[in-house]
Amino acid sequence: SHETVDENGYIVFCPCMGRFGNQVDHYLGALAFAHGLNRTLVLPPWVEYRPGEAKSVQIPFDTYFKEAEVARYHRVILMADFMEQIAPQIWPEHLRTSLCYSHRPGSAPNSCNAKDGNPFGPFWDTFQIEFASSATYGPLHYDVHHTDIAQEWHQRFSATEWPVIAFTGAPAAFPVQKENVPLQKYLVWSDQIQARARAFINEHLSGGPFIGIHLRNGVDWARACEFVKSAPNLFASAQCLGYRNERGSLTEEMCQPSEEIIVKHLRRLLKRMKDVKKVFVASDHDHMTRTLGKYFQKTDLIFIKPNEDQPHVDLAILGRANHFVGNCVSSFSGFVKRERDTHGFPSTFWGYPSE
Ligand code: GFB
Repeated sequence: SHETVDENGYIVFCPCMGRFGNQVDHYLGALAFAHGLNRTLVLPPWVEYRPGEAKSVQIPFDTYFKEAEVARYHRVILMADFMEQIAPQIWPEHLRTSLCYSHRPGSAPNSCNAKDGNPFGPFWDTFQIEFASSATYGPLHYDVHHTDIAQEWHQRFSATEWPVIAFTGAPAAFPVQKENVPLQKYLVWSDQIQARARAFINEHLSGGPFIGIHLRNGVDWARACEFVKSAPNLFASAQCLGYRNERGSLTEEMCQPSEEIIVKHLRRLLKRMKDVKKVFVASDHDHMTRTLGKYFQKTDLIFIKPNEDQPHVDLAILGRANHFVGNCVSSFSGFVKRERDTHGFPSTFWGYPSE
């Protein structure tokens, strides 16, 4: 194919950290970075983990989101299209260099070892990419908002010498940099996800306003919450506490809300939202629908959980609720909060402000 090549070059990266919520944070940063450097962003697939499988699976970007909406912000191309149409023209195998901030320990000395371990190896293998060499870019960083760092990137990696810069991980901060939060509006669910969310709402949540809640309570989460005491800004907590903890400090209850906290929070909401008869519960582990139902026995409120484990459909449903209650520490909740903010829809968080 003779797809036109962007003379300003391309950015390729692996969303190799965390699961969906973490990856979205990185994605938003990578978008801003590509915009700042004026290179086309190659949209990598999402990295997913299947129970019992040793290797990550890669899901095309557009399974979940519309490429055309992202393109309204900046030039992008799906990774499969890039590999098929552009790479043969400008990225021959002997010029495939992986970039890392500093060398990573692994099978080769002085190397990014970009394919060492999971998900790294399986990610690049999805497109049969082998790296011929490595290069480090430290101390360059990704904050294109406050500095002239883009200039420094151009000097060190000019588009003529480096038509493609391929990052071992994401060229972005976690949690998402404050300035990049509004980029969420360019992530619009694919028709497929929207249709599933709409179908579920029509079948189970229609006939009045509904509240959507996220209960993040699997065993991995309990372990993560042990860091609350030592980390005042754990994971996504800036979304409610502010990036400098200007709106408070993190508590155990915000990370792992007790039954009492959850019930109190809902009771308070229901006082204001008298027409609400349904609460949609999304969770990675325990939806607590029966437990919560007991507290509201005397009312006609019902708790509804999804029939299948479909995180993206859960997110799309939570995005459309009349009110959302999320977990401040979770980047999965963070996705919903950002999306709702772009529409001006209200959200609150468990245990915050302290109750
Ligand atoms: O999205 P995520 O990065 O958010 O990872 P956190 C949590 C994953 O758990 C999601 C599943 O991508 C889903 O696969 N999950 C969580 C859910 N909540 C729900 C839900 O309501 N419905 C469904 N169907 N699935 C970070 C992780 O999680 O937590 C890190 O990315 C690490 O790897 C850390 O484990 C402790 O920010 O909540």
